[in-house]
Parts: sequence; structure tokens; C-alpha cells
Amino acid sequence: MKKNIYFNHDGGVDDLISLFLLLHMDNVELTGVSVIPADCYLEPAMFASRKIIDRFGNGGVDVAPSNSRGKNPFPKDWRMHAFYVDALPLLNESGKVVTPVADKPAHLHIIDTLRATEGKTTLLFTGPLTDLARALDIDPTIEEKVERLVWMGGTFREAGNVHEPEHDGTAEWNVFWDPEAAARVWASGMEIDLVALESTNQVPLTLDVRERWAAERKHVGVDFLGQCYAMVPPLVHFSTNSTYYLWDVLTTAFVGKSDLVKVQTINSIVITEGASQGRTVETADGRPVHVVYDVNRDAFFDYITELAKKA
Ligand code: AGV
Ligand code: CA
Repeated sequence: MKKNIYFNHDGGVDDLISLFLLLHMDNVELTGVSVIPADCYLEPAMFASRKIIDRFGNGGVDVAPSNSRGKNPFPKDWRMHAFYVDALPLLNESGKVVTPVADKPAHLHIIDTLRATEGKTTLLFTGPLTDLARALDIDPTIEEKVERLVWMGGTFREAGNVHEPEHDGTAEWNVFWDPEAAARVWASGMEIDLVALESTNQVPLTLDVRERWAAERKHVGVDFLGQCYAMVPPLVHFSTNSTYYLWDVLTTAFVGKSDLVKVQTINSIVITEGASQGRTVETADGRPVHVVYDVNRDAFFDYITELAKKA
């Protein structure tokens, strides 16, 4: 049995690779895709998504643009990455773009796609939750159609990955971009699996991984991984803006193969105001979330590399 997956992402290198990997999972039925301009610019991220589906998918899926806006914008340098992926020769070989743009904005596309899909759907979100929060505000009954939400976001460690003025550094970026949206989803009844920094910190993009993909680049999909990650080179001199982790790719791999990780349930709230905004905090009367806190690193890299070889 295939799982229905609806994928909302924000156009980072690891978001776009996640889309590529989903298209190669035998146990996944991708029912819809939408793009939110958080850690990307919308236009190149839309084009890159459609071209990835053209090149590696079998049609039948459209891509919806989000018109959501966040409270705390991502740095421009990071948002540029989608332009680089969109420009890859591999994605432009055919000279045309076939996968259609949906005629609705992302939050309405989520509602329609959930309703039109038989049975329940797992929501996979690798950017902020704004489109889901808006969808829930418009039609809270979509919860019945949601199997669970799998989200790359949050951390219960002291250190998050936001290093911005007027912030204390305790938040993870996907929560920080729109803390109210996360709080809105926390207020829903859906099951939430959180792929938090606890586990993503265990999968940094190290040189040995880059070398492995270089050595196996005769496979077009492995070459694609290497080319994409060459856009985020290893800058080891600053810990903040430098190391690229496989945040979203781990989240996506978890959807395809859940035994790669360990999960623990934590009751938590989302802080929406002040210097800690975007922080997820454990508290006894908070809502339960299933936190992925540990990963089998080698099995994870083997899994995604083997998936890429199917391309
Ligand atoms: O916080 C991780 C999220 C993931 O969804 N994103 C990147 C991943 O797509 C934001 C982010 C944190 N640090 C970054 C990020 C960095 N150094 N470069 C680009 N994006
Ligand atoms: Ca992302």
C-alpha cells in the first residue's frame, strides 16, 4: 500500500532534493506539491519544482504557489539558492516546462487536494507552517483527512539555528519565520511528528558524503545530489551560516523509511512573542508532539543515495 503524501516546501536546496527523492519512493503516492517563498524566492522555486517533476516524475501532479508572508524574513543569500537549482543544465535539457501551475494558492490547494484524495494523507512540510495554519482557519474539518503532519521544525535544545538581532538564538528557523502559524497548528488535533535539530544536527553535509556522491556521479540522480549540494559549499569558518545539514532530506527520508530514526513524545508549546519567539518549549500541559531525536546516520545516507540511483 502506498502512502498519500502532500508536500509543502520552501525551495531550499534540501527542499528541492526532498521533492526529487519523494518521486523515487515506491511506497509514496505524491498527491500535491506547493511552494512557500520563505527560504527561497517563489519564481525560481516554482520553476525548479516543476522541472524536477518533469524530469523525474510520471506526471499527474501540479504545483501551487503560496501567497503567504512571514513575520521574520530569511536572509537573502539563502533565498537565492533556488535560482541556482533552477539553472542546472540537467533540469533544462528538454527546453520546456510541462508540469502545470495549480490555479489556486497553496493554502486552498491543500484543502482541495486533501478533499479530493481518497482516504487520509500525510502532510510533509519542510518550510514554515503558514499555509497549513491558513488552511485550518478556513476549513478546520480538513483535519479528518490528515493522517499526520511530518514537519522539519523546532528544537528542544538550548541552541536553535536563528542568529538574528533582537533574538536569543533558541529558535529553529522554520518556526521563527511564522511562530503564530506553528502555534495555530499546535492548537489543532492532528498528530505531529517533528524532525527537530536534535536529529538533523546528526546529518551535517560532511566531505566524505560529497566524495561518495562525486565517486558515484555516473548515476544521474547521484550527480544531481552532488551538483545541488555544490551550491552550498562547506564554509567551516563560521558555525552559524556555514554548515549545511540535511534537515529536510532527513524529514523526507523519515516519511519513506521510519526505522531510520528514534522518536520520543514531548508535550510542548510554541513561543510567539519576544526574544525567544519561534522557540518550542517542553511543558507538562503542552500538546504532545513526536520528536525525532536520533538517526542512524549511515543507514540514512545509504537510503538516499540508493534512491537517487533509481533516477
Ligand atoms: O532550519 C532549517 C531549515 C530547513 O527547512 N532551513 C533550511 C532547510 O531547508 C533554514 C536554514 C537554517 N540554516 C540555513 C538555512 C542555512 N545555513 N542555509 C540555508 N537555509
Ligand atoms: Ca526548507
